[in-house]
Amino acid sequence: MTEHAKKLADRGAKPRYDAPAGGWGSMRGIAEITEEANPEFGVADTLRRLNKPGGTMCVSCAWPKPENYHAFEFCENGAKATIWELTKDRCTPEFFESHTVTELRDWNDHDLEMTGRLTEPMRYDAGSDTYVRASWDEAFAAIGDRLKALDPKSTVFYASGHAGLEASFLYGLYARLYGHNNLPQSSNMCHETTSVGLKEVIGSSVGTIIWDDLEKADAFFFFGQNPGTNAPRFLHPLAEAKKRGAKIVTFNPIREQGLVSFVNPQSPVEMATGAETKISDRYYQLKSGGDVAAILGLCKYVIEKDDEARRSHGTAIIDHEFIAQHTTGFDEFIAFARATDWEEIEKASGLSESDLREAGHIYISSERVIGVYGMGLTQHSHGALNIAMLVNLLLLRGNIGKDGAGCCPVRGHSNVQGQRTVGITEKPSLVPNDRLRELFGFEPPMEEGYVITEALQAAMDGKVKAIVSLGGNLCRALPESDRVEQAWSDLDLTVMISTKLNRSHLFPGKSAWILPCLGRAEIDRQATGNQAVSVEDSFSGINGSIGKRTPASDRLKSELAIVAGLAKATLPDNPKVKWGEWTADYGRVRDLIEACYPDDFQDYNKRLFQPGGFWRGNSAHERIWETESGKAVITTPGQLHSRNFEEKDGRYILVTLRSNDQFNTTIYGYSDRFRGIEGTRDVVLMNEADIAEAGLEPGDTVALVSDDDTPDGGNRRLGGLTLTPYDIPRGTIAGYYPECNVLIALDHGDEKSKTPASKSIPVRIERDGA
Ligand SMILES: Nc1nc2c(c(=O)[nH]1)N[C@H]1C(S)=C(S)[C@@H](COP(=O)(O)OP(=O)(O)OC[C@H]3O[C@@H](n4cnc5c(=O)[nH]c(N)nc54)[C@H](O)[C@@H]3O)O[C@H]1N2
Ligand SMILES: Nc1nc2c(c(=O)[nH]1)N[C@H]1C(S)=C(S)[C@@H](COP(=O)(O)OP(=O)(O)OC[C@H]3O[C@@H](n4cnc5c(=O)[nH]c(N)nc54)[C@H](O)[C@@H]3O)O[C@H]1N2
Ligand SMILES: [Mo]
Repeated sequence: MTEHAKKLADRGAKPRYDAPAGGWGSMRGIAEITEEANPEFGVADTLRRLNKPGGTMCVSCAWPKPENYHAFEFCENGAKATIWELTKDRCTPEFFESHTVTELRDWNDHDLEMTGRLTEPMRYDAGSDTYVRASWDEAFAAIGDRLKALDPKSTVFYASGHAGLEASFLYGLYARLYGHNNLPQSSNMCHETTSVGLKEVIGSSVGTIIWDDLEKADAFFFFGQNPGTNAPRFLHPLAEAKKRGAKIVTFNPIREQGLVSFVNPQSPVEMATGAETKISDRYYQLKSGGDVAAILGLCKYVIEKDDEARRSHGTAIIDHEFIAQHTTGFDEFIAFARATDWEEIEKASGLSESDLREAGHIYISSERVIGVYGMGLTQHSHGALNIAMLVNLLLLRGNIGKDGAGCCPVRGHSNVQGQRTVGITEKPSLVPNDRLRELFGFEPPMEEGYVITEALQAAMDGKVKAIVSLGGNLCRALPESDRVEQAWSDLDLTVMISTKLNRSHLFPGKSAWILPCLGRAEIDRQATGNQAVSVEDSFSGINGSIGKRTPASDRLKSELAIVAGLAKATLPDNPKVKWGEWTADYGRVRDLIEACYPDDFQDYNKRLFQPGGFWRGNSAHERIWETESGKAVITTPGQLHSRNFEEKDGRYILVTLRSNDQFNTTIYGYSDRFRGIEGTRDVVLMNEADIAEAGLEPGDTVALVSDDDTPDGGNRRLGGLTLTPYDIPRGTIAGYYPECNVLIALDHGDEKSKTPASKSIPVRIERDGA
């Protein structure tokens, strides 16, 4: 029995955490990590330079780097990611020699991570079932030969959102010169719903706000984004907004501590006095998938109040001029909102009419509103509808394209948005093909490529034979992880460009390679000197980043050098394609990016270190709607929730969560401080009344079983979980990602973008016999 289960059995108490986010807790957090991660000397210096002009851009999330930065422009979790990358521990050829791959499959994610930084290229040797040391030349030549023998369309080049713009641009170019658009990315599991859904309604595939808007907003409406853990630097502008009187309203099934209260760890006064800033004025714990109804309720209130104002000849509540000039779909939508009664809205959202009226009142009392969202909206079967509903709410009062207002999807990996900007996309329609033709003298492939779930399905069907992975850990990140593992080891070729060992390395294809790369904080020395890279943040700001640390091993190569090395070994010579010269000077690659995307990257090299980054611009921010109709679209929903299944007795909606001690599939430790869950990740969080009704007890060991209607649904099962009473709405339960991924069907995703619906998985719960 774990300590966690014992505590539950002894006291029957609900885990919780009452201290504010930030504060001494975050300082202790950093101190504890520093001890466990065993960092190199001088890591404090790297942290001080993090996210500042001329410094290193954090490898953790994509939160913007403000022009007026703080003395310490990093957060607990950014520090964690940085310190962890700069560990002294090394995963060496000797380590691989003494552990077979089969043996390592019994290690968990945390223990694999703890082996430290990879140091040399490694080749899988099936005879000994181990990875063995290889030279770079051998690796490039062997991989190039394999790829030359394969049909390009049967290969996939995946990118996790880490690599900088320069390496990413070359990776996309490499794929197209070779002959495919199979360039799926981590956003296929994340904000692809935004890329597709937001684009459809406002013509922009990324958020519309800029830093100044944060300082001018009168209210922030948060839907399913957890800044305390996933973008902690966001808490600073939020706390400042609160101090000037702005309101924050949150919709989330779980009370996330970062959205409850915050003590600025950089303020000596706040730290000494413990003076915390209350973040959310109102916190509504709706059921998972209930946002469509909740937002409809808010809109219904806005419409009602506008009707009242019209009757009494008062000031209109809806911005009718904006609606007439800039939108389509208004009449149909308001007719639908009027016709839907509050009872239906209450049932589908799990919130009361009076709660929604109260939130609606804050919305209409605020002149400038920012709508913030994250995975709580995107990872649903109708995730694009969630986003369209949030856009409806904003459009009713002209809250897009005006100062202090807009739509703010908070992106994940530090350069996930930027990789899409420079051509990591499976859609040829998003690629500047004419320029590629002109600049490099070839005919770019026009066939649409795979998104990541399709790529793995194609691998299962034997159509995909090779996967090159620029960062990432797909065997853990994807749904149906057990089937993905099998498909991975059936491939002809697996190439993983990585910093650390992870589970995906343990399912080697017939020819399998681990190519270790530099981290962003490390010196990237090439023939013309030390190189900078650049990344794009959630607000479309581009920032240069320079590494200053001595590399973890002198046998590492930069991501760009690895991409160029692979490309050179795969492709025939082309006088216009100069892998060697580009590797020697990344400035040349930035020139190519500027030539391909002149509007976005004007004077790229000159502006690389502009404080706060240079802004790529955004059409919707200027109220230019690059949609089919040329207008912003107000969407009438076809249903009141975002799931593809109905609720029924014994079926629960499972939400998969990140703890405060992980970065995606990288598990740093077992402390989810903000949720009061310590020492284990094998838990199910459940409402006490639901536990009682199911005839279970807190502390019971249970299993979750998929309850979707597919023929093999019932085969997906995860046992050994401690049943944990928690403050969560009835019918919604929660567990951790990536452990719960075995429960999700590979095609259980957003209908438009195919983003896995990781926030609404239909499951049953059973006592675990084991
Ligand atoms: N420290 C750290 N930072 C990270 C990451 C990390 O793993 N660790 N990951 C990075 C990446 S790649 C990403 S994409 C982002 C992810 O950051 P977020 O977008 O914050 O993602 P999650 O934590 O998965 O989920 C967000 C919230 O959605 C809520 N939620 C679940 N279902 C619903 C629903 O139906 N409606 C509503 N309104 N809310 C719901 C959950 O309770 C949770 O609080 O963070 C990035 N930053
Ligand atoms: N159930 C469920 N599943 C989810 C989610 C969820 O909320 N619930 N979230 C989804 C989301 S939002 C995302 S983005 C995906 C994440 O999916 P991925 O991006 O595939 O996974 P990561 O865990 O970010 O990748 C970690 C690995 O990247 C490598 N790495 C780290 N830094 C670098 C670097 O600088 N360069 C290179 N080349 N490699 C590096 C390390 O080897 C590390 O082991 O998971 C998705 N899966
Ligand atoms: Mo993500």
